Amino acid sequence: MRVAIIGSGASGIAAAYYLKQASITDFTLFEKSDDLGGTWRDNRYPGVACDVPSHLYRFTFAPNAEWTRRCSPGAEIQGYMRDVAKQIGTFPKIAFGHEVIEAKFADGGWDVTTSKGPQGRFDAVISASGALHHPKMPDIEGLDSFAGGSCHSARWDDSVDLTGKRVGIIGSGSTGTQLTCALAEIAGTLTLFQRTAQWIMPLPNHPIAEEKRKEYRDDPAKMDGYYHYLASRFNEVFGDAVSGHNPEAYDHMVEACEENLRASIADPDLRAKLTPDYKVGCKRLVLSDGFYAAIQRPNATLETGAISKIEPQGVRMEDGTLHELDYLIYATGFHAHSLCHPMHIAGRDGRVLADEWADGNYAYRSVAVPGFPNWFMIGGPNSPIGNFSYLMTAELQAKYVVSLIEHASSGVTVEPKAAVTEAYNAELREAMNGTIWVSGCDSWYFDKQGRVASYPWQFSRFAEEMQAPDFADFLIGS
Ligand code: NA7
Repeated sequence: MRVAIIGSGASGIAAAYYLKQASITDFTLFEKSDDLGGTWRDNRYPGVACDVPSHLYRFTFAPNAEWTRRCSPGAEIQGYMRDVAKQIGTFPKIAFGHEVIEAKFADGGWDVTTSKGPQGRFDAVISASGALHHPKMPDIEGLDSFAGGSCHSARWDDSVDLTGKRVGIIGSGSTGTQLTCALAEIAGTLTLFQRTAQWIMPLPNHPIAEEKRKEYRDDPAKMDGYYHYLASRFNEVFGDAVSGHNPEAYDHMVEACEENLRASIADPDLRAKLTPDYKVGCKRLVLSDGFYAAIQRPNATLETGAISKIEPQGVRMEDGTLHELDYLIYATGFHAHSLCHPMHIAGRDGRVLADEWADGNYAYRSVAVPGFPNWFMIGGPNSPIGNFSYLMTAELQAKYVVSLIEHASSGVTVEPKAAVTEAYNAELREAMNGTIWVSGCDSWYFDKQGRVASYPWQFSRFAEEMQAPDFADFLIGS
């Protein structure tokens, strides 16, 4: 089997690992950038960290005793991704600077073309190209007229020093709050432009002492025990609370968020501005221990008015106020539904993936699409996203996809049956109706058609679904 993997972020690394485990060693990871790490390569803004504890946000096959904080900074996670890729021998398999432009199915295989030209035929392709990948700029008049410096949070310019500067941040999601915590400490003034308030769950991010690291180094079983404890907290308590399967835990979550706001913000006007008008968990929960303190610093301002336009000097509000700024950061999120975009993926009988998904992305169990034999995805449509460890999701999908590829190694192609896929998606849409995500807020989970990108069931069901393929659900071709 000759396999192409698209992308060398967490999903691509998981795919490479499980292919090797299955003794499939003829594979190439095509990476458009000059480094691996995906999201952790792209997001280098001040304060970037994962809000899932590091001892959970790791591959099961690469435990790491060396995490320095409960939720480690982005650069440390990026270092971990590099170390893992080295440990499992993936580096030499990565073709850096190769952006996949096209993959075409013909005569039982996939012809892959990258920015550097045709790369030959592959028996199977695994797309591991990420969901939160294409930065979304706000649709505000005058963006280009700003005379100061500016960037999207995922396109950080490392040479910029914001010490003492008048800094503006548009967007108050997980990124905007992390930026606020980091920049309020160094900026001359910091203005956070908040369109919608966020519920914030306190998550103390304490350093992990050398003594503790040594304990984990010396006793890997203990570290593993901690991983499983965290997994049960996040998947069965936190995840089930949000997906409506653990009402008691949900009530605790609501209490924690409300108490956090009450206890942290004394000024009733500011508290009112920071109080969301939707249910806890409707948008992806922001986990932060520092945001409320940061926004109350004397140099910080929370602006909740409507933005009229961007002018050379700064941001003009609809009430006429001008916030004069030296630097403006767009923490405005990602085109989260542009999966596999802008690659041209042509399957069987002239089908084009972008056309198949014109009315919304869909897949069989997130990993495969009818009409696209031996084309698989990690992090595909309706993968469990939100406040989970994405690495768990990626590993489970990678193992499952590799089982399908092993099956295909006997010279056949596999693709999900259309009727089974339609039934799966009908059940999924039905289940989505009762979830917290559709309870009355807007979020990046919604696509243009109003469908939600997340996974409506418990994580335990997902793990069960990914245990082993049911080949009765697949067309086996020759
Ligand atoms: P998010 O969670 O999509 O947040 C984007 C933020 O930007 C959010 O506060 C938006 O307000 C705001 N936004 C977007 N467009 C505008 C305009 N035009 N004007 C004002 N404000 C705007 O992205 P993040 O990068 O914070 O986090 C993405 C995920 O990455 C996160 O959930 C983790 O999974 C990691 P809104 O709430 O839409 O009113």
